[in-house]
Amino acid sequence: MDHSQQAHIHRVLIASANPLFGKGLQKLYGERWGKNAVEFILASSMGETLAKLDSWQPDLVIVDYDDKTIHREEFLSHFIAGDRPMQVVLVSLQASGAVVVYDRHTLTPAQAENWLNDQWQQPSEPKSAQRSAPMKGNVKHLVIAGLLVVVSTFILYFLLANIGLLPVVASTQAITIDRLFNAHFFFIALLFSLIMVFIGYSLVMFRSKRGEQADGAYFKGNNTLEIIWTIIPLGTVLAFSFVGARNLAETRVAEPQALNVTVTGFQWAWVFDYPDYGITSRELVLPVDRQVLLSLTSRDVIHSFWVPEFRVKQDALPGENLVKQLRINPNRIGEYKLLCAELCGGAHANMNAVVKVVSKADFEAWVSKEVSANLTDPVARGQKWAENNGCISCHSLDGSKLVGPTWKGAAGEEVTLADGTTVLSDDAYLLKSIVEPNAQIVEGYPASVMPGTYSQLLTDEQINDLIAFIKTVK
Ligand code: HEC
Ligand SMILES: [Cu+2]
Repeated sequence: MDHSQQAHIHRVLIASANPLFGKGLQKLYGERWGKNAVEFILASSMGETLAKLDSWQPDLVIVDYDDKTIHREEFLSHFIAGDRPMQVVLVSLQASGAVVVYDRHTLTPAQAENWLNDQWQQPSEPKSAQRSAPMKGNVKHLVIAGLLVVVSTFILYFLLANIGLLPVVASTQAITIDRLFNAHFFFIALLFSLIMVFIGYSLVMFRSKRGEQADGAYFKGNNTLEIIWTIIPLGTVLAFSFVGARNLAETRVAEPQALNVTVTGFQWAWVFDYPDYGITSRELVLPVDRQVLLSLTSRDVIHSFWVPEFRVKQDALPGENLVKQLRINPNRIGEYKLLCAELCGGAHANMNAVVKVVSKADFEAWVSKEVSANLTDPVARGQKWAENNGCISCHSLDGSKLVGPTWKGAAGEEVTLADGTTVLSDDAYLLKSIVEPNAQIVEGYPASVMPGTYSQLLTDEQINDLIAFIKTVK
């Protein structure tokens, strides 16, 4: 009983100097045949292996094919000499992943030769056919996939460049920036194609056939490939940062005859001062083909000056010492839109202004009109202050309800306040509402929304002008 049971147990001798090799195989065998069906002995040197071969009489010998300490000739002579039925399996865990089986009884001289000469082929197959076929196949796949990458790159680049991702070019800075954008588009197209074409091609060409169960070949790694795919992106990023830095410098080249404009952002509007002419405007009017030097600041939170057609962008920061500069050379006559590119509160999305690029003659005409309108009439001045200080982004002139009450008919009426009392809207009330907006809150409107800073921002004369203007809105 005991004896017959014993006969079913396979004896496996594992020869490898690397203990992990034997442990891994034992685990595999255990999972496959059950722990008790196989008995193992690990031999870590040639001497040990030969001794165990004689004394223990294994059914199967598994040799680590990559282990150079196993002396093949000696092993082979020993292996042939024995008389027990015995198989030798040579297992390699290296990239080629070969498993070669030699059977002592059928071992031919040619196979013995192979074994000695470190040949990796299945003993029955001629070696030349085996080696060159997959190589040729790989080259063919690489060429086809490479061509597909090229085609896909150009199609994608053509699409990216032609679906109008970039707005019209209206400044010389935009030309520089677009050059970089186009280089990016090209690389986006190339990298996308490189990845997607290889994935797609492999999915189609190397999918498993119907009914196929086997695992794919085992790969431990490919150093060449890893070096290539580290160096190419690294080089690309470094090249782009170099080109980017140079382009940035190019967009900032200063010209001596630049027009000075101070840009002030506040919740939620822009105002432009032309210190050389004493003009304050709600529109940014610029002469074509002359550099403008913008000095940007903010009265409250951070805003950001951005005209997409000019491409360049700059934050406007609160604080007198934080004036930021931006140079633009408008080169295309037209009307554009200034956006605030920094989320700055409730009406951020409406924080726009008209930007007009006009001919030199038109610019001069505009300047002289603005200068002569520098105004003798308090009501006209008041209207200008109301526009330039953002009042009319919260107060309508036509009766519609914005953030604050409309100015239409606001003066001279009874106003109901939040505490239920009423008050006559006379000059004193209007003055108090402007310099101390939280003192009396109009019913139905939020407190602390109207800025409390106008008493410092505006002169007494300007406030009087504003009151004069409000009284005319009927
Ligand atoms: C951010 C929005 C906002 C801005 C900008 C703003 N206001 Fe107001 N204003 C309000 C709100 C809200 C009220 C109503 C609550 C209150 O009485 O404080 C109000 C109330 C007033 C009132 C009282 C109106 C009435 O019908 O009784 C006056 C006058 C006024 N604002 C003038 C101005 C002037 C002048 C400016 C510009 C220099 C200005 N406001 C800018 C939001 C604003
Ligand atoms: Cu803003």
